[in-house]
Amino acid sequence: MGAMSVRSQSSAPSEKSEDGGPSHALEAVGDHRAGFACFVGRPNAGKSTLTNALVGQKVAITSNRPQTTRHTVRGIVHRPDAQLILVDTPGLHKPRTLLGERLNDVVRTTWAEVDVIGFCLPADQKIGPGDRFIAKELAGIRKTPKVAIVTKTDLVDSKALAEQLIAIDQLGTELGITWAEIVPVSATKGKQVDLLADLLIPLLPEGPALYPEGDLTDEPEQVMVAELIREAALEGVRDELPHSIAVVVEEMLPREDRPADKPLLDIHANVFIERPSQKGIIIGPKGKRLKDVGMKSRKQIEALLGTPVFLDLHVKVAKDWQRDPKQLRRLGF
Ligand SMILES: Nc1nc2c(ncn2[C@@H]2O[C@H](COP(=O)(O)OP(=O)(O)OP(=O)(O)O)[C@@H](O)[C@H]2O)c(=O)[nH]1
Ligand SMILES: [Mg+2]
Repeated sequence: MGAMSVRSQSSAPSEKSEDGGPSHALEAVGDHRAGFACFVGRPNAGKSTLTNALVGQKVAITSNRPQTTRHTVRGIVHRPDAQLILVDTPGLHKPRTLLGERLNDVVRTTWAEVDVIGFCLPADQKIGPGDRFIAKELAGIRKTPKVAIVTKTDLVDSKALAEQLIAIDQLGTELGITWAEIVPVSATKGKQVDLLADLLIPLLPEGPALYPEGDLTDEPEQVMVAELIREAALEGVRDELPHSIAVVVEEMLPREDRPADKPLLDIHANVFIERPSQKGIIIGPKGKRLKDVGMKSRKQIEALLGTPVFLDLHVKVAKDWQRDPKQLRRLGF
């Protein structure tokens, strides 16, 4: 199973333009633009949901639990005149564990490398110390254009939105940040999502496409599968448990002795938690919760891979993995 798994249905590499000529990918570069825009912001700000909305397909998992995203996820938007590569990042937060520190490091490395920074601030929450902390750091990155993105606009009325836009403008003035744009969007309602892409693209450098036409992400399949399982496992768990869950796909193998028209993919995955006491919650009474997680994620995995799947989930304890460098390494951090 390789990377570059998720491709758009609409475009194939051999696609021809309407007049029968070669597709735009084969034409001279002209003023084609290509580059990277990262989304940063507090946990739960809506970065991953926005990434998915722009890409038009789920490349990053989302949840209403903070710190859902734990690695950078690239999502690719293809336009005739541009390739916009979005880099979704973990929410920047006050770290309480080694994992938290690692996640923050990932964010800082990312924003130092991209062509544009998109700073996500939810419309339904007043600018708080967490946002201010991030904005201060962004102010120190002088050369990269910064776009302020007001997310979740569907949750507020126009008056509250106007106030938020003014507050963000003032925050910029106060910290010496010149916002290239301030854009309100609703990812769940698809409002102004295309406009955001239109505004990000002119901020990218000129150059040819960086990814093959039609690729929507470069996430390895194994990682996407693990993430879909984690997303399902996050649903309905509370308090510290969301942070404690990690998922690793150990093996993905086509079942042998299956007829060609009835393939089955065996997937073995481990759901890690931090303490033995958490095991019961994840598994649920008579194993019901784990079964639900398996069923829910299996459907999504089958849709992603386009093949029937047998999903074998095991719950294991990796004691205090969020604070243990050795365990973190094992879990891919
Ligand atoms: N109403 C509404 N809810 C949204 C919107 N965008 C995101 N959400 C919700 O906000 C919650 C957090 O969304 P995510 O996209 O996972 O947030 P994130 O910024 O990626 O969070 P981390 O990965 O934890 O940093 C989820 O419950 C989303 O459904 C939106 O445009 N409108
Ligand atoms: Mg996220």
